[in-house]
Amino acid sequence: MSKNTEKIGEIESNLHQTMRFGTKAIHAGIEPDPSTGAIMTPIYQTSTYVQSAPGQHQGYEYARTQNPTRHVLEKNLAALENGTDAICFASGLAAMDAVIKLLKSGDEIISCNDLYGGSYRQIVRVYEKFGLKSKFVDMSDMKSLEKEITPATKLFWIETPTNPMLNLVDIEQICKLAKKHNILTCVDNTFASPYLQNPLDMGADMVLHSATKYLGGHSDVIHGCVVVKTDELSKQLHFIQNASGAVPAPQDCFLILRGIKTLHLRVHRACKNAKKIAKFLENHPKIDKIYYPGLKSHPHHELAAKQMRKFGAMLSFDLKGGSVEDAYKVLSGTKVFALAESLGGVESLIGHPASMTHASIPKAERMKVGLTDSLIRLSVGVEDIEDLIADLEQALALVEIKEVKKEKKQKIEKQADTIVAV
Ligand code: P1T
Repeated sequence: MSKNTEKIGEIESNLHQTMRFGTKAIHAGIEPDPSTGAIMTPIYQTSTYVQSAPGQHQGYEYARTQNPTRHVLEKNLAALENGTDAICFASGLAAMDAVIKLLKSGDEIISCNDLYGGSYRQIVRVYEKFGLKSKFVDMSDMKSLEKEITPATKLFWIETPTNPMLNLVDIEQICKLAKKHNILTCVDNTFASPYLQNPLDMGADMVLHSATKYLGGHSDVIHGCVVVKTDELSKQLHFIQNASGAVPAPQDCFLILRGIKTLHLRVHRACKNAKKIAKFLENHPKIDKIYYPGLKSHPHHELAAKQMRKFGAMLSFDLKGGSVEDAYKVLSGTKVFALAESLGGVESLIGHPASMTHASIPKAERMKVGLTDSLIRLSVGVEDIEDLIADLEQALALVEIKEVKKEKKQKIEKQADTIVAV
């Protein structure tokens, strides 16, 4: 790197530190295209770059290793999470895969016991056979967490808020504990988005996003990233990015860059809608339990108020009676909320974690954290709140709350168990 480039990098990084979030989302790391003045970052749809002589190039050799569209996105993401760098991948799980590859056989990961089913599946079903050990524990209890640490423990995998039970982990406390034992920390910040929470500021080493969700925001792309605090982690993860090769396509990087420009507006509105829906459900006679950190009744409400700027737009609930049949009626009965996997898009989604996003977690494990077969999850979008509430109201009117007979409940649960995990 020339002295001049280093200087420009330093000025840019100082500028990003003084920008507020909305300005960073739109401008950080983004310059008009130098060859045409195009204000939007071009999609550099190329696999390679011409060299004038061997090794004589303009910083780009081969598109698995470097791509200008991806490079701009990485600078923008680093600024949003107050990191030194970001490393982009083809999906959230590909980003996680790269983080786990920082470890070696015999090392141990301690993770929260309530997390996205695909993350659990990767740790257990992909990496255990390579000799990585894992434990899934309640990360809100620091004392018992510290007892689980062994000399082999090398990574804390932290999801907060968790998917789908909306539990919180105290990032500052857990990162202090990790530092004491020389353990790396990676916080999956997908449910919050960088608009609501910046784990690197609270001591984390890495932040992961399934950019498929709030960062993209329009349900049209699969993408993932890791944002890091140190140059050393940046170097190691860029090495894995290139050596393992799970890179995102330039068109997908463009879509994430475009999505980020309205991240603050979308998440702001979605949080407002979610709060109103949570209040509506809390007072609804057919609802048994509601999980939303914005409600005072939520066990981690105060922690949420401390470490998040707003309470998010994800919530889960259980109907009175806990019948899977009733849950299915609501899941199939909404007209504005679409029944689908995923979250964080402008459109509201309704989902059934037990058979959809969390089917790869054994039922006994799910039940320990309250993830019942009748739990319903909402990803609240940015539509008009009156329409969202009216939709839930009419779907809830389809169920008549009663205790279902035991054999019938088992039959329905068996049916839910046969659905293939994503
Ligand atoms: O789908 P992908 O981009 O690979 O991201 C995986 C992922 C990682 N972390 C969290 C917290 C997630 O929620 C996800 C994906 N989740 C869903 C598809 C879902 O509907 O919950």
